[in-house]
Amino acid sequence: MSTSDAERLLVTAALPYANGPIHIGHLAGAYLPADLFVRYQRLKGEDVAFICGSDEMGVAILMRAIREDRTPEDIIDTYHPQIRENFERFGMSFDYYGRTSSDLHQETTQEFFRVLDEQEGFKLKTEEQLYDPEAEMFLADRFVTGTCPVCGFEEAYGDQCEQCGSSLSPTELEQPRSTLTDAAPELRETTHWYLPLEEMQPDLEEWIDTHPEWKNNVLGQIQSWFNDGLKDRAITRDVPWGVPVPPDVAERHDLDAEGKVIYVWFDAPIGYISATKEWAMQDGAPTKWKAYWQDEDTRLVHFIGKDNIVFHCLMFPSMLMQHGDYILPDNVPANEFLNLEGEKLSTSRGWAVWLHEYLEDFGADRGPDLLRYALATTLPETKDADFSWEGFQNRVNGELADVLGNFVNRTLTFAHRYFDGEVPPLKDPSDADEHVLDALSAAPEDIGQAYDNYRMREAVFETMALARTGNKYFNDTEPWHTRETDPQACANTIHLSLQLCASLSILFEPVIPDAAQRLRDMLRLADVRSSTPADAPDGALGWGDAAEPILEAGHTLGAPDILFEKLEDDTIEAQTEKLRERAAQRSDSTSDSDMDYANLKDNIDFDDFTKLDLRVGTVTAAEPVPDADKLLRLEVDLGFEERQILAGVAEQMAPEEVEGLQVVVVANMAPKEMFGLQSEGMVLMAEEADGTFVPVSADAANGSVVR
Ligand code: B3M
Ligand code: ZN
Repeated sequence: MSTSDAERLLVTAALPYANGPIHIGHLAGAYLPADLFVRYQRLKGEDVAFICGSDEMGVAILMRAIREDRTPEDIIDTYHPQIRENFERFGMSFDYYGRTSSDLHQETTQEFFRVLDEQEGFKLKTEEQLYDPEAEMFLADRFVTGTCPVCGFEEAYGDQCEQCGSSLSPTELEQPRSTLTDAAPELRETTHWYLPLEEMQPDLEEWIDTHPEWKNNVLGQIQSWFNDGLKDRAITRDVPWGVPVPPDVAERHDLDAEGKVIYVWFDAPIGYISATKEWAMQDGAPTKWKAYWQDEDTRLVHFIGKDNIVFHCLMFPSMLMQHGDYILPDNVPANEFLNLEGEKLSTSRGWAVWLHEYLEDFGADRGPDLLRYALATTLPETKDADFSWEGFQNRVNGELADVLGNFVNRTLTFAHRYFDGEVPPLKDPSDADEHVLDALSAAPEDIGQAYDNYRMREAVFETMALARTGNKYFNDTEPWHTRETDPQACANTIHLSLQLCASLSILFEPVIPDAAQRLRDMLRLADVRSSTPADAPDGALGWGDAAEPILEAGHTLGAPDILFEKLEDDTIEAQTEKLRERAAQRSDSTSDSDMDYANLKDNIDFDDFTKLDLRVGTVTAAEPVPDADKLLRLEVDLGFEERQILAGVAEQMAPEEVEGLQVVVVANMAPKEMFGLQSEGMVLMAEEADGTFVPVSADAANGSVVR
């Protein structure tokens, strides 16, 4: 369905965990793209509900509470208001920002669970699960870490390996350890509700097949899940925090609900539904949420980061399908990750730019637009992208100030100085004038298409391109000359430049809403539709009106003002300094403790060791693996044969760094298929505390045995 066919839009942005503040990685992943999209749709006059809220009922919250010796309530009551407020300052234009600890959410989740249970939409399974005898708790999700059975990553969580993205269950981990007590867990029997994803796979495949237009990075991930075969997923937990399993549902199966809660990835997406209900109630139309969730004429779009793809593209849709009353998402335009100054963002290493700190440093008035623009032009839409402070400064100074700001300023200043602050008339347009009129008439459609197709960066580039066109036109037509030689040509230049400014004040509204409003104030352009949930006056101008000249000849302009101040080098250096200092502090404070060293594993016998066949080899070729960000495909010469080995080093090392290295290989590792390729062995690497990989090598003939 394209937007124009849909009667209304329901847009969601991933519910952030209320266990820590928001950083630029979050903004670039889900929030800013969602906000750009929604503001554009509102300007177009679409009926949109933009829904978000805090994710508060999961193990992530409980873990933080335990670590800080606080209650989960205390954690969510700290972060929920903070996140909400900073989102608002940044300009997130949600129609409703809810929280999953609300009563209505608990009820909605329990009712959904009840309906699925009654429709036999679940399987019940009694299985042995990991139990921490010291903490007296079952170890679900992030309460357990261990070695990933797929890629060998040693810090995989009980529900997911963050290295290779595999979805896991705790018992699949090798060498599991409790993250609470570091105890080796025991196995204990317990019963849980499972979502029967295995049997739903054909239905899900059929549905995904109807969406060839989804982004490649999203379809690629889904396909690899399908290739591996979906596994049933437990959607209840034995942990002391979460939406309780309804007692009546447990009774249907002669079970006791005591101590059992619903898995966060079952309740959190339902949070979108409960927040929509709360929005409808607040609006005094309590039933209107239904049209947004249940009417086929609604287009549902989930904005998320790439780590949430499986939950939004497979798990939640399977829940919605099972339930039967709901529509399925029309698109899930997930973004890849944003790096910072060439390195992976890491909250624990202090390598992040926090929104609340940014707003303190750059001001909550002028700051947000600068960050919105810089991020919007750097969104990791098709692959990981990098944010740097120097890049930020270049965007602000070289584009916002030098292109847009300069164009607006010279146009308005000229109009005031030579046309008494009024819009001069346009007569007998020249070729150059016609060219501008053409650019104007094409812009809203072209930019809109990019937004409609989730190409936000392109939309923003094209918007800035219109300002560039304006500057070039101003230069080429030389109004400072024609003022004396051909006054009408001069009037035409200023007339059309002002029209471009007026249209830009609408077309830039999604990206830099504050500057767009200040520009409209300078132009005395009122009655433009709001890109926020605020009601628009009748007859207000919208997106499409930007295609035509908006200002009447003779219209009186307001006073020109500086749209964007340039950022000084000092300001930028202060930010990079702050970043470096904090990262250094973190690594100092952890290097004194034993935190830097991985725990020693249990002893093994000499026999265990001799099972390993370690060989010296030379990497003869290295290249990226399509769709697998972390893997490089290596060809390794072992002397007696050539091997293809997939190594999880792509984020730390470039192919050319790996090529030619002499390495030590686990040569009798059982072959494993990943991303459609066979991996025939493992290359040994030493991992330093900061995540740097150093290859283990031996200056010996290929094929030599290491023992
Ligand atoms: N809170 C995970 C995350 O913040 C999770 C998203 C829920 S969306 C329903 O990455
Ligand atoms: Zn893994």
